Amino acid sequence: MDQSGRYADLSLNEDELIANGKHILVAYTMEPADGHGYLETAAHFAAESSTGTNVEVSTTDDFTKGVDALVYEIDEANGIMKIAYPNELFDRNIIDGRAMIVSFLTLAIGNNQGMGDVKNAQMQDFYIPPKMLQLFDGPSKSINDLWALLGRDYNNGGYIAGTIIKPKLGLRPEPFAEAAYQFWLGGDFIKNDEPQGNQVFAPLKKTIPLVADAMKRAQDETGEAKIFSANITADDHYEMCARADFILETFGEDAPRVAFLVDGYVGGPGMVTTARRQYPDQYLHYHRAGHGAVTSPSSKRGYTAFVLAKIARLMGASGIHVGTMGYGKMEGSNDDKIIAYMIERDECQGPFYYQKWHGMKPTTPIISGGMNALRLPGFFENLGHGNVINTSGGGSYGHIDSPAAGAISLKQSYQCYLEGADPIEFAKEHKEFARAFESFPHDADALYPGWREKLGIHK
Ligand code: CAP
Ligand code: MG
Repeated sequence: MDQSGRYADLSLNEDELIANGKHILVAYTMEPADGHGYLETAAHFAAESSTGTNVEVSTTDDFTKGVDALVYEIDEANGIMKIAYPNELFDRNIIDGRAMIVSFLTLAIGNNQGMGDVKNAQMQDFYIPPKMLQLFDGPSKSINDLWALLGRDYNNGGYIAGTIIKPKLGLRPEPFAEAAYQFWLGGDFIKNDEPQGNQVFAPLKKTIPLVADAMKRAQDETGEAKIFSANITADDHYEMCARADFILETFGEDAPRVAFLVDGYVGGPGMVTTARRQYPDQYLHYHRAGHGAVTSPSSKRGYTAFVLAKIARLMGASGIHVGTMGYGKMEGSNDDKIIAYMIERDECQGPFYYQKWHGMKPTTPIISGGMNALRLPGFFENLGHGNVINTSGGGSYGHIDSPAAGAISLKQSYQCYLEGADPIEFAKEHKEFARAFESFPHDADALYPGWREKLGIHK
C-alpha cells in the first residue's frame, strides 16, 4: 500500500523545520527491496516509525495524523531519505518529564530495521531542536573536571595518558593491582578493560581494595593525582549500584578520582542512565564494545559511529570511545575526526545537520585501540589537538622497559606534537619515546622508515 500521500510531504522546507523546532530530523541511507518504489518505501518506513502500520486502521483520527512522521526529502540517486519526527512522538519520564534515548531509538531505528520492503537503512545523522535538547540529561562531568582532578588548567589541561589493564582477562587481584601500580608510576589514567568486572579468579571485592592501595602508593611516589575508570557494567540496576557503592567506599578520599566505566552499547540507554543519574559526581566513561555490529562501514543498517557518539552525549556520557581515525587497530579513517568535533564542541556541522548544543557539557573523545607513542603524533596532527583521553593497552604494557616507560612515551609523543618536532629528532633526546621504536618495530618501520640508522640502533 503506497502511504506516501500521508507520510511524505516533499514541500516541507528543512530550514523552516529547524526554525520551528518542533521536529527531530533524521537522515538515513536507505535502499528499498526489489520491486518497491523509493518514496513509497520511505513513506512506509515513516509510518512504521510513528503512527502507522502496513494498512489503514479505523481508529486513526485527525489528531493522530497531526503527529505523523513525514518524509520531507529524498535523494533516490544517492539513496538518502530524511524524515521529520514531531517532538510529541517521543516518550517522556513520568517522574520528571524528561526525554529518553530508548524512545528515540525504538522509533527512529526500531521496527523499521526489519521491514520486508526495506533492503537496508542506516541512520547517518540527526538534528535535535532546543526544546528537545533541554529534556536530555547530557554529561554531568567533563574532561575539564578530570583536568582539575589532575591538578591542571581547568580549561586547557591537554592530553590524558591512559591505559587499559592488560591482559584483557586472566589476571588475579595481586598481579592486576601491580599492573595498575606500574603504569601509574608514569601515567595518569587507567581503565578496566571492557569485560573486567567480578570474574571468579579476580573477585571485585578483593581486586578493588588492592587497586585503591596501588593508586595511593603511586600518588605518594609520584606526587601526582591518578584516575581509575572502574567498570560497573551489569544487567541488574542493583548490581551496578552495589559495585559503584563498594568502589566509592573503598577508594575513600580518592573516590573523586574514580570514573565509572559502562559498556554502553551492549548495556543500552537504561544502564548508561542508571550510572549517569545515580552517580552524577563521577565521570561517566562510555565504552562502545559491540557497536561495530551496526556502525561498521561494512554495515548498511542501524546507525553510524557518529550517531552513536551524539546519542551518548545526550544520554550524559562524559567520554566515549570514538575510534583511532585510521591510526590504530580498529576500523576507521581520518574523517572520523568529525565524531570528536561533534561531541566536544558547542556547535558543529555533521554529515547532514548543523547541531547547536546550547551549553550541554561536552563529551570527551576517548582514543583507544592499538595505539602507542609512535602512532599518536600523526593522530594529533589529524585531529588538530590532543585534548583527549587516550588509553593505550598494548602501547603501555608492550613497552620493552616498563609500563611506566610506556606511559612516559605516550606523554612524550604529545610533547613531540606540541613542539612540532620531528619524531626521529625528538627520540634522540627522549629515551622512553626512543625505546618505543624498539618496542613496536613493525610500526616504526611503517611510520618512520630508516629509523634504526637514524637512531643508531642495530638489530
Ligand atoms: C584497546 C581495547 C579497547 C578497544 C575499543 C581493546 O586495547 O581495550 O577496548 O580499542 O575500541 O580491548 O582492544 P589496546 P574502540 O590498546 O591494547 O589495543 O575504542 O574503538 O571502541
Ligand atoms: Mg578493551
